[in-house]
Amino acid sequence: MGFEELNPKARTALTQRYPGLDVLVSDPANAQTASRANLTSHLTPRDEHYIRTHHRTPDIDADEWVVSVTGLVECEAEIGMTELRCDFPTESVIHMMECSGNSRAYFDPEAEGDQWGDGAIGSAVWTGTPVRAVLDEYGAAADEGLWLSAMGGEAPPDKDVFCRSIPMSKIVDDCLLAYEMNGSPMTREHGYPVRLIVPGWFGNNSVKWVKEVRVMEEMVHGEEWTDRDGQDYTEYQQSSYRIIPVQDDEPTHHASVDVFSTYDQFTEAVEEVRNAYLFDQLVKSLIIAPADNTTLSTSTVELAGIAWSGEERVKGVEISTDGGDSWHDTELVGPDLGPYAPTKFRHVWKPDPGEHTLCSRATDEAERTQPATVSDPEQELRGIENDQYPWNKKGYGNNAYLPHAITVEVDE
Ligand SMILES: Nc1nc2c(c(=O)[nH]1)N[C@H]1C(S)=C(S)[C@@H](COP(=O)(O)O)O[C@H]1N2
Ligand SMILES: [Mo]
Repeated sequence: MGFEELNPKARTALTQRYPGLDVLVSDPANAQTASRANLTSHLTPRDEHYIRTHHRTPDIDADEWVVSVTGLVECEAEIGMTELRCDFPTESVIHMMECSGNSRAYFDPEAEGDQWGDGAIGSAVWTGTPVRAVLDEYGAAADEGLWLSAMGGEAPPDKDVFCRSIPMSKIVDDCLLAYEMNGSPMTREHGYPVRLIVPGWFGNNSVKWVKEVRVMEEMVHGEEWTDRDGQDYTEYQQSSYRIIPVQDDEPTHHASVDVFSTYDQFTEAVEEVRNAYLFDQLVKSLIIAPADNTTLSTSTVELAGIAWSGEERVKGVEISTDGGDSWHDTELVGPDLGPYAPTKFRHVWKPDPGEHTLCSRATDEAERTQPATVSDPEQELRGIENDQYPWNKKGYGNNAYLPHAITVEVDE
């Protein structure tokens, strides 16, 4: 189910506002970074960070906006934006955010949804109030096993509310109610005036335009949440953002799961969960230089790129100049900007003349490595197996390295 272009004028407006993005659909706003070169730095310029939205972007007056704190709290509360900024501590985190639909265009056969290339990623310094401080203030229960459901305020009354339930252990660890991006106010498209940031987790967890955070014993599921004042709050938690092999229909909605790592759900918890939830990101990398389809005429070439992951840091990146037959270690360079920032790598290459397929393969601290290819649907995989990423109906999570390879020609 792709989006239809509802409003052609919106495309022009979005393109003019964000010249560094390629617009897939403009209304609602969906755009990816126009070139891998935009990702050269540890931070992506604010206006080159991808945009992914399900409903029309709301035009919110920050002076009027309140975030409701509800559920298992001593007293329910409403927080205005000034209060959120001034009455609580401020923290920042650098987070390389990837949309779970990034690299969907490399699925064969084509998966459902907008055909994102590899530009639905971006790294930013997000600044805001730690959710932990808000929960402390209102006497919220914060025990392990609980969930915090964050709800977007933009859905029109006839549409599903964008709502995500996040495990409380992650929330109190490092999640933010963010109001600034790269030291500038957040733009409307990125969630102005306030969004949740779940560092290291796929973008779908970082709810924009937050209107309510609710402390709950379970994730949103069941009748209470499929029809809450006439709106469905479960779609984006329980139906979308699950790994669904070709033979499965609607995935089972769960009240709770104990394994949060997306990768571990692929493997250890398959029996219990069956269709993994897209929670933390999978380790992945991209070659940024040289650019794809270029001709090189030097005898020494610097290969450079970026790598990122989820809850486990990037441990190393290997590079291949022969399409994955042989591999070389690369050097990780640059400052340590925290566990969720991208890592840059480089490798000096003395090429032979001819055509070369260059690919990079990152490994995280838990020794998880990028697989080579995406599987055929007929294999019905539910997780990474035999060096293959599971083809899945909605085209999520593709971190296989061969689809991301580039080709260069080296002159005599
Ligand atoms: N309220 C709300 N929050 C949302 C979304 C949305 O449609 N509505 N999209 C999600 C998805 S799928 C992604 S990948 C990220 C994208 O954040 P960005 O547009 O700032 O890049 O926002 C998430 N938060
Ligand atoms: Mo996404």
